[in-house]
Formats: sequence, structure tokens, C-alpha cells
Amino acid sequence: MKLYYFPPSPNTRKAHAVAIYLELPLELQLVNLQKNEQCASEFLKLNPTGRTPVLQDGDFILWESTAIMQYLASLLPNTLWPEDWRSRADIMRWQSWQLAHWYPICQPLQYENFVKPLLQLGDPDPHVIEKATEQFHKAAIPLNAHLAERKFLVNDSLTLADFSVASDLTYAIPGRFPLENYPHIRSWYARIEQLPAWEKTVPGGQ
Ligand SMILES: N[C@@H](CCC(=O)N[C@@H](CS)C(=O)NCC(=O)O)C(=O)O
Repeated sequence: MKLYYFPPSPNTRKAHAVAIYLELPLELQLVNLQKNEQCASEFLKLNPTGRTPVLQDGDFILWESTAIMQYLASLLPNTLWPEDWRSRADIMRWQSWQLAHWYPICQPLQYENFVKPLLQLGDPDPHVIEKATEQFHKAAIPLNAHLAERKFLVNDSLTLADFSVASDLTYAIPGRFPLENYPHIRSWYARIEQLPAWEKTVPGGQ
């Protein structure tokens, strides 16, 4: 199997970390977004939406990181994606929440506070930061409360849900995410950071 990937991307990270955790051998093919390689015609044949990551397993091509995670975890029995349907629905709940709500809140903070200064794209926009910060608190309060009673998001054991939601905290420090009042999110993320699969996918650490 081949993963077309861009290591700094949290979307790449969650799929790649699942493959490492499950010890699934992957050939890695860099798609350099800084060189616009996602717009090359060869890549657009794989993913017409022009985004990473993309998985190729023989003649099967799959894009969208959550679908890739579920596909990888379906290749062998494992506790990241347990067989029972209620666990899977619960994992899907958190993966849906991450895609629909968590990512769109974390992304502007990451972009304004970290990416813009890093790539010299102009000053952070205070209005965007203020709105994203307000939304961040709205999302972080229930997430923190959920994690107060548990070590992990679903069934109290590590699942795909944790890799999905954790991916958006990859740049929490340089993105200045306001996590001060959320000790349970911080201690849960510290547990994720200790996983070898997470350490091996630290941006810049490959
Ligand atoms: N919903 C998609 C999002 C993928 C995505 O936005 N990937 C970014 C990197 S984080 C990308 O390739 N962007 C290139 C572009 O938009 O031109 C997924 O989960 O895979």
C-alpha cells in the first residue's frame, strides 16, 4: 500500500499514525504542498479534490483521512476499530464531530498564529482569532467534561476517535490554543503524545 502524504499535515498524521500503530507496511510518497504538487495532473487523477492524504491499495484509491483510517483499521482485527457496532457508531460520532466542528475551529488558530508568521503571509487577523477562540471554548468545554471521567474518548481505550481528535492539537502550542482551563484535554493529549505512533509522526521528526 502507498500513502501519498505531506508530513506537516494533521490530516496526514492521523492516517499515518494509525498505519504505524497497526504495523501495516506503507510505502510513503511525498506530495509537497509547498510546491503545489497536489495540483499536478498525475496527483489529480488520484484525488480530483487536490488534497492529501491519499491511500493506494492495488487498484483501490481512497482519499479523505477518516475513510483511510477506517479502511486501514478494517484490514485486521484490532482495538482501534472494534467489531461491535455501538463502539463503531461512538467512534464515528467523534470522527464526525472532529471533521464538522473541531477541525474548522482549530484550523484558523493554527493558521493565524503559526502558519502565517512561519510562511510570512502577513499579520494574524485579530477578528479571526477572536471568533475562533470563542468557538474553541464552546467545543473544548464539552470535550474536557467528557474526558474528565475517561482516559480515552470511547470505551476508555485508545481508538480511531482519539487519533482523529488529537490530530488537530498537533500545533496547539505554536497555534496558541487556549487550553489553560482544560486539564482533562491536556492530560488526554499527553497520553496520545506518548504513543510511539504519535511520536513517529511528529511534523519534522520523520
Ligand atoms: N477532509 C480532508 C482534508 C484534507 C486536506 O485539507 N488536506 C490538506 C492538507 S492538511 C491539503 O492537502 N491541502 C491542499 C490544498 O487544499 O490545496 C481529509 O480529511 O483528508
